[in-house]
Amino acid sequence: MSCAQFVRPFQPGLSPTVPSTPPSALSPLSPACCWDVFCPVVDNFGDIGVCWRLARQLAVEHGLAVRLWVDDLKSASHLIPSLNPQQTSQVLMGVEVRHWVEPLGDVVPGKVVIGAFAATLPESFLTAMARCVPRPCWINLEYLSAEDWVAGCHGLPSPHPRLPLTQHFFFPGLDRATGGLLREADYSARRRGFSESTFRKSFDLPMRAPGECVVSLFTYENPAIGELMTAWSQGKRQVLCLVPEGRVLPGVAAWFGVIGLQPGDRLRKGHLVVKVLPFVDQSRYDELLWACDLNFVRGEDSFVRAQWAEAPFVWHIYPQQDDAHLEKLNAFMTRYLAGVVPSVAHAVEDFWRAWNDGQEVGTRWSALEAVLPELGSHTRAWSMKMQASGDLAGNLVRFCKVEIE
Ligand code: TRH
Repeated sequence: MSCAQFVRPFQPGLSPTVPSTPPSALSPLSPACCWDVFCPVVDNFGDIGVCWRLARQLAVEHGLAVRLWVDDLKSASHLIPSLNPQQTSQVLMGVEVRHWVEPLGDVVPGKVVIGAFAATLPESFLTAMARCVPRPCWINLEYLSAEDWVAGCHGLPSPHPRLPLTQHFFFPGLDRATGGLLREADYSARRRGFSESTFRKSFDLPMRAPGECVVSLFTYENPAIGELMTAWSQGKRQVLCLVPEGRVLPGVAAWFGVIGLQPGDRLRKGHLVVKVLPFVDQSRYDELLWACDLNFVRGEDSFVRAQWAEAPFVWHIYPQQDDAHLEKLNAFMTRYLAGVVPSVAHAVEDFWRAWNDGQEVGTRWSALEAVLPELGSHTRAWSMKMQASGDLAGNLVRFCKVEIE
């Protein structure tokens, strides 16, 4: 995909309604002194995962008043345990979480408006934005991609066809020419304070067995799950597989010949021990990643968290039509494995491709297992390199300050 194709003309709402009175004819508005973040929950948890993380950083680290508008509070409450899906407005960890239902009513837009993942903002809100003096800084926060064209599109303006508004594309990314990746200021301190034994005790896990390989498994359904678990159960050393409740659980249960696995369940076959964990909050999920030697992750946010955790990881990318996701997968592997010893790079590429294809994973496990030590030191170096691009929330605040001033 090239930038030209990408800078899509503004996409008005499904039923663009020309306001009866042009905004210029209405009395001007002073923008509210907050940041508005609009989060459409498409499916799974990544949309709200990214927006909740960003909103908290803007509030806690940058002292901003943040209104997080979420269309699906029920899904959000799975990821934000303290959120009450029945409440249309509530303040959590310094963020005002609002239920995004339309009509939105008379809301004065904040001085910065972020539409996550090309969100279509309510028409009334756009009209109010056009009445603001000065106009809000309007950001389209895009999905993360490692593809080369992203750097050329990052920060580009896209004027609204009808209203005196311009939105700017803001791309997460893997280098300084992009918006960087979300990473909290206290992440390293939290990591230093982490105790594996305390973590294992909290989930009723025995101390680590000698030579044990601890794996976390957060992934989409995968036809290859059975052959992977067979390889683990028949392997030379014990594998402890920690599976948070989610979409892969039925496949795990089927391999053991059981149904209805629950958090707390523990099963063993050969050298494989599986422990089912509850879906925990985002900071506990970081701890799960820190407790493991290998992390299977998916989508966008857990994929980034695995890079910060600095252990080897396997990425199950969010599947897209006409295999568009494979381009993204290859683009990331090209960057991530640049300069890595060929034998290590091939073992990773072969396994990642097999895992995303859902086949021939069993035969490729031993080659990946053999390079885990080298891959661990490479992933630590990779994490340092990613940190050099600055964190996304800080980069966004700097970008908007320039646009606002
Ligand atoms: O849930 P996902 O598959 O979300 C996906 C991706 O975001 C993808 O880019 C998007 O197009 C699609 O949704 C619509 O994977 P992701 O991005 O890793 O988000 C999962 C979130 O859940 C992440 O913030 C980590 C969090 N999590 C917890 O908080 N606790 C847990 O126990 C687990 C397993 C995950």
